[in-house]
Amino acid sequence: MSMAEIDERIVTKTIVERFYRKLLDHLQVEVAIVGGGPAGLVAGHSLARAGRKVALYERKLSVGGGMWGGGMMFNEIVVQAAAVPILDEFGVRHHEHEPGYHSADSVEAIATLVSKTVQAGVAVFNCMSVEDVLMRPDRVIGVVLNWSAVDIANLHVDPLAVRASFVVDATGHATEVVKVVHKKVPGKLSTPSGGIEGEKSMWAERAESLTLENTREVFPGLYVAGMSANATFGGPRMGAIFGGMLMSGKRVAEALEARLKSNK
Ligand code: 48F
Repeated sequence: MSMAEIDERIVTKTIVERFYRKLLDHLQVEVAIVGGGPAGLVAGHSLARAGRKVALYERKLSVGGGMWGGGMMFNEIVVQAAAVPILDEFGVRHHEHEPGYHSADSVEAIATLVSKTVQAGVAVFNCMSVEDVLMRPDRVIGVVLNWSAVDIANLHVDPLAVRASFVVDATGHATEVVKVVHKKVPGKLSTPSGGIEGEKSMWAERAESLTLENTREVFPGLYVAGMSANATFGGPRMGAIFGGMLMSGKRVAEALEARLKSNK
């Protein structure tokens, strides 16, 4: 049936009702991912494909984190051979520029990761910031959310909360969730010092392998992935090579899938 005239009230009602359904459907999730950069997106995609209920929160209007800008706004990324299967899985085109150094258009890469992740079933909430966690004596059990605009406008508005079996800090260099847990949740992080070790200067080779080693549970109920893993455990940064971010997303998804299966 064709519409006689577009009714703005129905446009409004549709958006409000559809959004609230999405929000209400995700008050309890298996995995809450904080940060929509490459690591968080790949993690969400893998978990959703495995049938898990996943929500991803991104502070900014656009999901994608630091991948859009390639290196210094030259919008190409480099990915080492080990991570090429992940580009292939998503259908991102790539080109071997020098032996072992594959490049992809950064806009195509991130747009494709975002699109496939949403289509896999991850509920993406952009413009929302995780400002705290839900805690119980033994673990983190969810995230505390607010509109990013509240923070930007410095308004005094109380947040809302979502329960999650597991939380992933994929906030990149900022390690925002780990910071809040370290500061406000009693107990120690599973780092050598019990605190945040802090990111070290650039060393691509070492950073890429350490990113994978550091992708793990840092506090009961809280995992770190991507650059956040290195910054938490004291690894170096890697610059505009993105294979480690993609592989870290896969690794955290595998670890979480094992935990969710074992129900512990
Ligand atoms: O920074 P980001 O892309 O993290 P990543 O997936 O990848 C790192 C690379 O981009 C690059 C690198 C290696 O190549 O070093 O930096 O580890 O994405 C992190 C996202 O988290 C969002 C932030 O806006 C960004 O899009 N974010 C940060 N804090 C919060 C947040 C928060 N508290 N709540 C919601 N989103």
